[in-house]
Amino acid sequence: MTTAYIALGSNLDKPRAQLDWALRALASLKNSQLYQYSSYYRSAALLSKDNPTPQPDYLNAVAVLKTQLVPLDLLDALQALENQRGRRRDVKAWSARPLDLDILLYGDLQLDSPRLKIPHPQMYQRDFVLYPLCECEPKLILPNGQRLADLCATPAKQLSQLS
Ligand code: ROI
Repeated sequence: MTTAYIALGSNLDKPRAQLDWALRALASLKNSQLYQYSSYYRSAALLSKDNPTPQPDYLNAVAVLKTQLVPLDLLDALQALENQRGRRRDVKAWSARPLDLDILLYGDLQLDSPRLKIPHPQMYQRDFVLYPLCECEPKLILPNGQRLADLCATPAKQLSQLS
């Protein structure tokens, strides 16, 4: 079994219910065990400079999965779950979405393929990923050598942890 960290995000169609659904779906993913998950965190949408159209706030969380699925099979499984929630793939990147499931880390694998990059290239800059990850794995040393706890030492700005 390999430990994979999955980022969950939603800002459309009842985000809390979307994340609840996604965690139940991850818990029944084949050849995998849902080991742990964080609280939910609310934050304003991070927008791209190319597409600064305002979006609803996001809810985010992180799940820890022990899995026998190889990375591309795990990606296929996560995208199938996104599709089940009506995720559209014909819209611009960085658009609002009912459900986003990203592989952050997969064991200590480093992968740079057109379809999948691990570690997730933007994870280091995103408080809405780092803080829920730190809740699950406070002693984690990130692949770039940084201590996760150091990155999360001060209260996150503009990120609220929900009960
Ligand atoms: N902004 C926040 N706050 N949370 C997200 O999960 C998120 N996901 C995205 C973009 C559009 C980058 N903005 C986000 O894909």
